[in-house]
Amino acid sequence: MKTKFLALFLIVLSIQACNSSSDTDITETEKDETPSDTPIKEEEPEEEEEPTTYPFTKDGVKYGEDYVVFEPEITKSDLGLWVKRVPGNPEYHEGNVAPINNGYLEFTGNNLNGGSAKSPLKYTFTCPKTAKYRIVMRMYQPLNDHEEGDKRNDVWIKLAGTFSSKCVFPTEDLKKNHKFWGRGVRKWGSAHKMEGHVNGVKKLNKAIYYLSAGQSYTLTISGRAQGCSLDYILFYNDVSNYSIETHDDPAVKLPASYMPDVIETN
Ligand SMILES: [Ca+2]
Repeated sequence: MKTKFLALFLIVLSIQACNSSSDTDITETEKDETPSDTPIKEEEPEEEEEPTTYPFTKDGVKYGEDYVVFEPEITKSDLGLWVKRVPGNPEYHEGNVAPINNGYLEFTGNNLNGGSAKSPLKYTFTCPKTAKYRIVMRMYQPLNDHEEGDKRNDVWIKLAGTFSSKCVFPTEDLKKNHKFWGRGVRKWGSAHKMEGHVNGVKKLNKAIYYLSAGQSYTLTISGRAQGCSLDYILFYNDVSNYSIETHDDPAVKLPASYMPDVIETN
């Protein structure tokens, strides 16, 4: 028994000796004893550079698994004849669903019927998933009294990159400026169809692009009809339940996630 007590006494002595060592030693011992509680911090920078869960916003473009959406005013291009409308401007139109991020661009060149392509705005994005994408824009026509519903309702568009057409228009036509139009008669509606000629016949149809994952694409929007106003621009996988027809407001008809993120302002 004496031997056991002596052994126990020595163990207690050695534990006390450990506990009375420096703070640094205690900290190191605590870390060693709880390795599973400590996350591996070295991985954090990689997560910031390449988000792996959708949606996320990078360089002003919001990416979902089936869509890409962005604000027209977030561009490296000179706005030129495009003017940003914000609350407080006499021209500002709020509507049933206020413009996302309290702002939109209005084209102030040409006339209410149209004109040549002016003040091109460029937007570059990377395709999130190989699929068919339809382009629509949330659009408003600031019509004066007695002006017809088919005025102030169009822009020019073209897309650069490696893709093929999935609509009536040939691929090469989608790469050149064409009129893109719709209806938002004194309310928020949509620009939703392209105008072109196929074999000499005028066509008014959806613009649908087959894009490849990881590829970079640049959309160019130029001013056409004076007053045409854009809240946001969306490319989305054109599945059957998500149709946009004439006069439809994408902010009402499509899932809320298909809108740009609200940008924090100070
Ligand atoms: Ca907006």
